[in-house]
Amino acid sequence: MTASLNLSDPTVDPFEVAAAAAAVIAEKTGAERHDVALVLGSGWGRTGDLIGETLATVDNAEVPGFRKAAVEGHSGSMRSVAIGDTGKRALVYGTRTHFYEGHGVRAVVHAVRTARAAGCTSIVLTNGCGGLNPDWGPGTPVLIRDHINLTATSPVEGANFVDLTDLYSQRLRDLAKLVDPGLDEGVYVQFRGPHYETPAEVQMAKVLGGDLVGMSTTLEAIAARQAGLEVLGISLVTNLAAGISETPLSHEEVIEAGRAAASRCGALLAKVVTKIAQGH
Ligand code: 8IG
Repeated sequence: MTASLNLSDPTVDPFEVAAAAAAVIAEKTGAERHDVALVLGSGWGRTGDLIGETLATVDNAEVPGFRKAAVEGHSGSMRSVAIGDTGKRALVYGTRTHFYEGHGVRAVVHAVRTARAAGCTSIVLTNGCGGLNPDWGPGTPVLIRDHINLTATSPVEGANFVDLTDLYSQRLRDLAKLVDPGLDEGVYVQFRGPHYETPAEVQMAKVLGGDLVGMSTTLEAIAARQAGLEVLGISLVTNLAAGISETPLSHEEVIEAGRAAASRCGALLAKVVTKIAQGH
């Protein structure tokens, strides 16, 4: 074990912290390895429940490098969940660390690196976001086809030129569409936040080719690709982006849309995770 497991210490190797975190998770869950990781974003709170039985719950505060939840509607714990009767396990993160919290990009992607260190070979990144397509009412899940990272940073350190072609796995998107053929796809644009966009910024995102605006996911997806994880991204449109709708945005609206969409999204997620576990 290294002397320090503090991610904000630049002399500490973040992959060593991830390995230490994975060891603690293995010990506390009794599962030597996990197979599929899942990050539950805004509005996805309770959607992990349909995947299968929760076999263990671990408080984030007990795991090296993890932080407590900073956002209302997120849970500050992770769970080891049996994926139906496949014999595989999901590592379900009830919350994420956002870039806007100011703890650095290492903290943002720590859960992803830990998932890989815990044995996972694929990860499902979910989020709540604003939608640019007026056909996507609040509560519509959309597959992320690609992203535009406007955070001006990267989780990759040093001269590692990670290829991001097909970052959001075509195979996993196809699999999700087998589960729900009505799913649309879109390009997710990550702003730093935590303020929502101005209407002009939403129009900029549209001109750039964006369909969804949010404050998470892209840095995690990049770290996942670097770690060798296959990535599926699913956004829940909880609100029309600023200026697309006439009404102002509120976090309450976001939480309410999540509640309303919980059953459709929960069923979708459970089926997708099961298919991934079955290797389809
Ligand atoms: I939930 O409209 C949610 N998260 N940037 N814009 C951005 N993030 C969001 C939004 C939104 N809705």
